[in-house]
Amino acid sequence: LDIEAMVDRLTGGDPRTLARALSLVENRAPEVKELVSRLFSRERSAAMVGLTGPPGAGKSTLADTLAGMARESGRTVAILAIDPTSPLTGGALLGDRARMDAASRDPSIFVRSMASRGHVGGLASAAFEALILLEASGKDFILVETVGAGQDEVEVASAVDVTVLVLAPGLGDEVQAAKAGILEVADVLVVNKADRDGADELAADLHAVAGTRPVERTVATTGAGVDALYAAIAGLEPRRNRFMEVWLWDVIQTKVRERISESALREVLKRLEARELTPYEAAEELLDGES
Ligand SMILES: Nc1nc2c(ncn2[C@@H]2O[C@H](COP(=O)(O)OP(=O)(O)OP(=O)(O)O)[C@@H](O)[C@H]2O)c(=O)[nH]1
Ligand SMILES: [Mg+2]
Repeated sequence: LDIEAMVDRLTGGDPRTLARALSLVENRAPEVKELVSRLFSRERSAAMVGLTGPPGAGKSTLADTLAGMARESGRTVAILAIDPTSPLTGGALLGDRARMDAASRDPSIFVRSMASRGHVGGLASAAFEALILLEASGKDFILVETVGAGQDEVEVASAVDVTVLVLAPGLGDEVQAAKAGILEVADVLVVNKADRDGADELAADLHAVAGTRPVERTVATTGAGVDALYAAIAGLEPRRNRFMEVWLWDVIQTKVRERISESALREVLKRLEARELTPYEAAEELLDGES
């Protein structure tokens, strides 16, 4: 694999090279470190918007509509979906793309979903590596979709410039999002499926906790209210304040996991179960190697 040539083609905006590079990220290929290192010192040039929320809230549909608006204002656009489904099903990308009107009409909107299961840790690293690649390839408006389920997904969505929480009526106890910590970190709160029963109640619930943050009502399928959401997003000061911190911790955690062999872990767990060791002693032993 010729990294130098890949960097050249990628920074030249070649979509096939971008797709190949993202596959390397998804497969956790060792070349990714080198690739990211070559691109790392480039200046920040993209606005990165995180869309997070429960399954089926309308994140992909909204991302597509927002992408279309960004294109209309002359921006180069990518949608990255961190897909929590099995990498084996592989159908998510096609499914998403088929449902995405703007993206299917405009091939310059780069759409990619990346499987996140099957990796122990490393979800944030994979997401941030992908974002660095997308930015280096010239995308200047990048939407990242994550299901607001796991802590990792929430961390990713909250580490970019703007975090949008997408909720919808009828998905159960939406404000349960608050418990997962998403509600606090979101910059913009969205009641999508505003055409459905329960939208008023949900909006009222959100207004009660939003403080000064905007609460937008949207119908992603028709585009109603999405222009206001786009304006709210564009009006916010880019933040990305925790990007490096979240990434760094993810790398540290991955390194720690790599240093601990499965057999050493099993051995120490046995002694833990037998109460021969405390968890503090067990951790020291695992991290210090042979003691
Ligand atoms: N009635 C109505 N349906 C919507 C709206 N937005 C999205 N939908 C529909 O809701 C379903 C889920 O939308 P998606 O955009 O795939 O939702 P998502 O949040 O990306 O879902 P996951 O990626 O599975 O978590 C689709 O059938 C959409 O057509 C809306 O505003 N109103
Ligand atoms: Mg989706």
